[in-house]
Amino acid sequence: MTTLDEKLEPILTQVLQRNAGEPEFHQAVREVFESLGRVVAKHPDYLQDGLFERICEPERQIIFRVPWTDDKGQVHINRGFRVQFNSALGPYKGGIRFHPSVNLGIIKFLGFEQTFKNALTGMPIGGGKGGSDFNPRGRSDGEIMRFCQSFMTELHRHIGEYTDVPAGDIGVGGREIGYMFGQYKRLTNRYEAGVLTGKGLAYGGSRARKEATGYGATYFVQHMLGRKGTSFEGKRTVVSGSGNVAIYTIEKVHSFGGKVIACSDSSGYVVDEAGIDLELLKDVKEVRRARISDYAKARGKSATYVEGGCIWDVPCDVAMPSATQNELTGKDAQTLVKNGVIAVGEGANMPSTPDAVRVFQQAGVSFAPGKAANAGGVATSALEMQQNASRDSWTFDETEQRLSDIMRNIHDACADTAEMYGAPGDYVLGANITGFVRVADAMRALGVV
Ligand code: NDP
Ligand code: 2IT
Repeated sequence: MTTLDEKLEPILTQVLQRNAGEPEFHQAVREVFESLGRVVAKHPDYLQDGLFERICEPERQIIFRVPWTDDKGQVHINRGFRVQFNSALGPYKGGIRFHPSVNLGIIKFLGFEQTFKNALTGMPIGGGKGGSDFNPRGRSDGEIMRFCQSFMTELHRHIGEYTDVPAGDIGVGGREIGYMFGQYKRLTNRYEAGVLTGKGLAYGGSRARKEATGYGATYFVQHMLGRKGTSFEGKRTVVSGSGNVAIYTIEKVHSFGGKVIACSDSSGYVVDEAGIDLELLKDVKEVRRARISDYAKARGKSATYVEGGCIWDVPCDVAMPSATQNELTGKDAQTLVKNGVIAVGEGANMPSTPDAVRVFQQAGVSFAPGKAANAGGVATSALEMQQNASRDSWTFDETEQRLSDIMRNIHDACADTAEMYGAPGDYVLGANITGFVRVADAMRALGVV
């Protein structure tokens, strides 16, 4: 168990006070600070020049009005955000989330996490995040397009291939990126492919970007299982969510010989003892944009749908939370441990509560934090930027090979750092220290900025 270093405590207290009412941001900062006591003990110079205070303060925060008109002619007003957190390592980089729960604190927690995640990839990208409290559920294509256009009408002034490069996140996939890219191009009169990632293959997207987060998380867990002398072969796996990250996690787990027996959406979960039928899941979620209950209906006998239930009640060997923050509590973690879980890999950002992480670590469960395990998505976004900059386009296999190498490097860096700091097997500590040191060293080299 890690506790807060006494020199970091007053800095954290100040961060919490200055950012009142933002519990997710507090949680993310506290978790990183709890890992950094060992760094400060070894290298007290990191405490100089307000480095910790600066690293917790976004470089820029933009909040804007997003007016749009629905199909009936009624006007709606949403709030748009872009938090440009840290550009020491490269242009701000991070997704855009459309979900009714979005507020400034959530975007700040995501931007903070993104900064260290992006550093872990080893690629030249800073950290940022954006979004809106817009709820895309049940909206027509035309409404989605008009919302995206209005959102980009303000956002375009703040982004650019050398400034800030957004991508997708919850509620934002290829369709939304297309509408936003179209509006950016129209407003700027520039075909600046590198301004957004997650684009369609027809207009500058990268092969394997859509698959990258889920595939990458699965590669990470595969390496973690490898260190335990085992693999996915025959492992019962539960993946929460049924969106972009979940779908391609399921695809990769199956290709590694594991069996995903449950997935979910915000209404409930489905258990399919025959293994999730991926073609059906893609049809339900990617094509029809329907509910997970429709999967169960279409699948027939092997699948059971549980409305409103908790997916972590389903016994499994491997758990991969891939929906949203704080979806897996301490109590859920206890249930998973009791049912014999051996590894947990976070596809989502901060899906496990601090209590849950403690339960896993104390029980000796291998635990991969989101900022390491789900970094394959943003890493492949950086590969998309490389392809755009060189006006090139790589094959799927070549791109996936690079993704796979990056995930192995991230895994090894986290594992080696944890060992070096006297906490072998602690991937949380390893990820936080590795990410922090890379960002902090670049910031120090750039002066007091
Ligand atoms: P999608 O919008 O494609 O899917 C999200 C899934 O999670 C849906 O099944 C959704 O259910 C469920 N979900 C969302 N919010 C909630 C909630 N409040 N409670 C319960 N279920 C919820 O998003 P992604 O798959 O892209 O993102 C999933 C997670 O992965 C997020 O934490 C995101 O930040 C993270 N991530 C995404 C990356 C990417 O490349 N897309 C990269 C790295 C991390 P419903 O449809 O009912 O809302
Ligand atoms: O959380 C994340 O890493 C993402 N949503 C992907 C960000 C990106 O720029 O590809």
